[in-house]
Amino acid sequence: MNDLFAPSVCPHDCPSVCALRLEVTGDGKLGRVRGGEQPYTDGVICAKVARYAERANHPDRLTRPLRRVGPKGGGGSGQFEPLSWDDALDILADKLFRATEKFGPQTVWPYHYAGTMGLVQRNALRRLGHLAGWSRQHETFCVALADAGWQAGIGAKRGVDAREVVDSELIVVWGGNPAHTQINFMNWVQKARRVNNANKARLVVIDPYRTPTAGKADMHLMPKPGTDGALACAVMHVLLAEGLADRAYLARHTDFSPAVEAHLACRTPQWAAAITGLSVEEIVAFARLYGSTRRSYLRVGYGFTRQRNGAAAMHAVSCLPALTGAWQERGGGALYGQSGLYGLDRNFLYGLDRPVPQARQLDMAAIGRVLLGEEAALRGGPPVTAMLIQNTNPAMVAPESAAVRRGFLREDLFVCVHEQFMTDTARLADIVLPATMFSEHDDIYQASGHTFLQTAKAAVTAPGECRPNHDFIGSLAKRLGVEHPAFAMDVGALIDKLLSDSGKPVREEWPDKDWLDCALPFEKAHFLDGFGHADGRFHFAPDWSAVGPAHAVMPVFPDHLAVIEDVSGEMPFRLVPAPARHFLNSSFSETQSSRAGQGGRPTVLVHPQTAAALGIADGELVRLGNRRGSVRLHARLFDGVQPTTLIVESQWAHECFVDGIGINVLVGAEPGYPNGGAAYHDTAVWLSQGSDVRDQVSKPDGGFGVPGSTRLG
Ligand SMILES: Nc1nc2c(c(=O)[nH]1)N[C@H]1C(S)=C(S)[C@@H](COP(=O)(O)OP(=O)(O)OC[C@H]3O[C@@H](n4cnc5c(=O)[nH]c(N)nc54)[C@H](O)[C@@H]3O)O[C@H]1N2
Ligand SMILES: Nc1nc2c(c(=O)[nH]1)N[C@H]1C(S)=C(S)[C@@H](COP(=O)(O)OP(=O)(O)OC[C@H]3O[C@@H](n4cnc5c(=O)[nH]c(N)nc54)[C@H](O)[C@@H]3O)O[C@H]1N2
Ligand code: SF4
Ligand SMILES: [Mo]
Repeated sequence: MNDLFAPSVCPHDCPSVCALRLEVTGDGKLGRVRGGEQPYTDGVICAKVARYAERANHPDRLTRPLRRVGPKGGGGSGQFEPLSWDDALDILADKLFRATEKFGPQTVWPYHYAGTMGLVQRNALRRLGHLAGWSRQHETFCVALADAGWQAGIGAKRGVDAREVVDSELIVVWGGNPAHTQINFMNWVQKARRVNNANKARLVVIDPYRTPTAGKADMHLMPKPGTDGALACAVMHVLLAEGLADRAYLARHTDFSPAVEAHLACRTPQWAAAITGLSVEEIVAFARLYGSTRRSYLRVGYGFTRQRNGAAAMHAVSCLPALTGAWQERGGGALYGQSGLYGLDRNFLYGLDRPVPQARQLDMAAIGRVLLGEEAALRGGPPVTAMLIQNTNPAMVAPESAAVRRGFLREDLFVCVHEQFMTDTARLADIVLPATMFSEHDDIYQASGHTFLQTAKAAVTAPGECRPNHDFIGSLAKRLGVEHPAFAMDVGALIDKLLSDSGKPVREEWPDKDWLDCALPFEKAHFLDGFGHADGRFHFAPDWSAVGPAHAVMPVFPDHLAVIEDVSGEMPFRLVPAPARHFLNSSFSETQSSRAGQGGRPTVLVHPQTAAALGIADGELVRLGNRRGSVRLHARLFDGVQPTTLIVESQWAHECFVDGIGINVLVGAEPGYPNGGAAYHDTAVWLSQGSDVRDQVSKPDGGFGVPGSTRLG
């Protein structure tokens, strides 16, 4: 049966990077989508991608280049009119020339993220930007905080193969929600927990709310957001106090010292209970379970690092398997991400195989501040007066959305967005260009959740005039006179060059046609031949100065760093705008079935005790706010959360909120420590009834969008 389905790879920004099988319908369109046979995917994919036909064949897909003819951000049906690709490219090239003439090349800010994870399609714009001397971006949406913390202790971004969990006795999912965000990991957990598995692994989940992942756990710890460093330290305190640390391993493979031990002796469960809101008994019970199980696998999520102290928390958590020596065991150790495993030489792909102009690096999470001309955000350079946006929807997903919108509305700013849909960002653009989907172009993918390199070929023809990123950027480079051999190469040739530059076999030599397993041997994968630092040891006392510029505040030893947003009398709640099962960041927010799957409207989960105190009933309209603005949405009473924590599963388009203003209005863009990073889940807010008219500052001009207004024809 699968032979009738074309092999492919899911392009989305998800650790699973699933192998797919695509059905092509009689009329040449995308039909059903199934999981592929690649061993990690093992036939399992998430529901939203199984329904991909709804997204690929959506009536609202962009199929023609458009130019803005109405006022900026105005909405309304006459906002855009079609034009040819040639005319669109002419306008774009002309605008970029003029902007550069006036302010120099750094006035152009190419802005891109991981809408497709395909290495070729994703990096075409990066290459053009490098060669043209445009401003660069500090990539702070997702991994800056987590990477910093992992790097500090371990020194290499890789870990134990997730398939090893079938040999684990204990699986700890710390600050992630794989039931939503990487369903394949749950498939492997399921295998590990099967009754007929001799180990029958237990599952512990550490998450501020009872997620579907936590709902499946044998033990769920529900700390206050931003307090994981304290929890990890108290666990280490118990392990040391109760003789559960592996002293021989510590001496051989780490920098553990009497000073670290003395420090942890003060980090008692009582101390951590006061910070985390957990009970001493819960902390001790978890520590004993973790410390008494040799084969413990720690699956570290991103969620708990989206805090201003997220890197410190990640470092503290990453100390656990070093303390127990779990790294030595099959099914033991930890995994945060595997991207450091592949060793791909991307210099050619990035246009960095030759000298390129130096350029400032702008913080992508601070796009609002950059566009509003804040001096610190501009890093001493010229204003940004031209943007080219691909693979991301910053008007919806970046922090401080009110500032982002105000910035985009600047009359002297030219914006071109290459997209599949009329997103919140595209609505604010001057030129909107139609992009292909993964099923319509070729590419190569690596993964953070597994060890396979995978390639995929187009299986269906793109609708209308959609073009792949690589093609569009190639034509633009030509018009701009920017030269590099990659622009004229086809995707297949680029993939082969990437592989051969990296010392990997080219595709014809792969033992399996569509994938190459890059898994490392046991010794190396478990860091038994040394961690990533020069001394080969795990670092309990990291050199934070090597990790990021704002290192002065970082703790000397694993610790709780008290820099999270203040939950004061005025803003007594901590908001976690966590990922939703049926959306993939901002993608799928356009499909009816995903919206319906999320309950049809944005919802805030409120503890019944909190609701009672504020006179809020189930299903009632409420307002969440802080100094950045406020949003209105409906409440759902939910007891799987501490009374001071609020959860809004995101991300919905702004238009889905009652006032046309979405959740990221409330999130701050101040960088996390020590190397930046957006602290999405580190947001202090007040909560009141929907009739509360306090604070309207987030509505500078009537919100983001009129529902459905930009649909053409
Ligand atoms: N409230 C809240 N906000 C968050 C987060 C959160 O947890 N809560 N998480 C943050 C994180 S971790 C991330 S990574 C960001 C991600 O946020 P985004 O970068 O916006 O998310 P995506 O949905 O991955 O992709 C964005 C766009 O890429 C487009 N796209 C896909 N493939 C292609 C292609 O081949 N070509 C072109 N031109 N476009 C394509 C899609 O249509 C989509 O509109 O959001 C961040 N924002
Ligand atoms: N369905 C779906 N899948 C996705 C995405 C999506 O939006 N939807 N996004 C994709 C992207 S870009 C990424 S980066 C990954 C992210 O995948 P994850 O690693 O799962 O990370 P997060 O998305 O940030 O958050 C997951 C969990 O972290 C919890 N959390 C928040 N703050 C804290 C804290 O302080 N401590 C602890 N212990 N837990 C905390 C949240 O409650 C949430 O349940 O998922 C990817 N996959
Ligand atoms: S979104 Fe993630 S889980 Fe779903 S198919 Fe894609 S890679 Fe797999
Ligand atoms: Mo992400």
